[in-house]
Amino acid sequence: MQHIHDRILFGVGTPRTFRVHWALLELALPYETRALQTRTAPTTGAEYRKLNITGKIPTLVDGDIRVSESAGIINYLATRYNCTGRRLMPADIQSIAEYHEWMSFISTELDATSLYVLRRHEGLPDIYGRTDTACVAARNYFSRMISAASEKIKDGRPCLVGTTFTGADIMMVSTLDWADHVGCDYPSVLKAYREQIIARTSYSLALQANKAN
Ligand SMILES: N[C@@H](CCC(=O)N[C@@H](CS)C(=O)NCC(=O)O)C(=O)O
Repeated sequence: MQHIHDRILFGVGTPRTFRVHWALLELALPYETRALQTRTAPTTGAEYRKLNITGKIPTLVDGDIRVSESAGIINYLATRYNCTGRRLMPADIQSIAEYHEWMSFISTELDATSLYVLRRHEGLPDIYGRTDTACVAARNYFSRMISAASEKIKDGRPCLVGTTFTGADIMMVSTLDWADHVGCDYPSVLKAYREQIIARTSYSLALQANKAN
């Protein structure tokens, strides 16, 4: 039996850290939080870099396992804690394929090449440089990709992979929240989808758990 102190989540205050708080809460896994904030001294220090060489948050330590990258952590948790009543990955192979497709799509097309471009070049120009052309392109690209996503769920399904809530919904809703924050609009079918997902108790608990102060 694992002790709570064996499961530690490093990171608060960003959409990526929020995802992992939410996943842990969905699975009802007890954990401790180290309230590291992005680009602060603890994350750039040698001790934290032993856990995550990039100096980025989030990182999860789960007993002997150390894992970073928000989608990677969710996939790890979904794989390891997959036999209780609570699960983050579907069971049948067709749904598993769809799950992985969404996880990759959200991480790369919506996060890394769209919203994170805005974060760097609008939000952190002193570090990454100000490039208005790249930001306009990133907004347009987000719009194109999120419209494609909305086409896939316009059949009215409650969750990305059919009727079962999964880690892909954590990735999508955290990304839509981030999009709201930076003023990237998205189709109404996704607004309706988001509204019913955020009614989950664990979403509200994760908002609290992810607070920087
Ligand atoms: N792909 C990573 C991104 C992690 C990331 O960039 N985290 C930001 C906060 S949201 C960070 O720690 N940035 C510090 C830096 O850029 O040095 C993930 O999804 O976890």
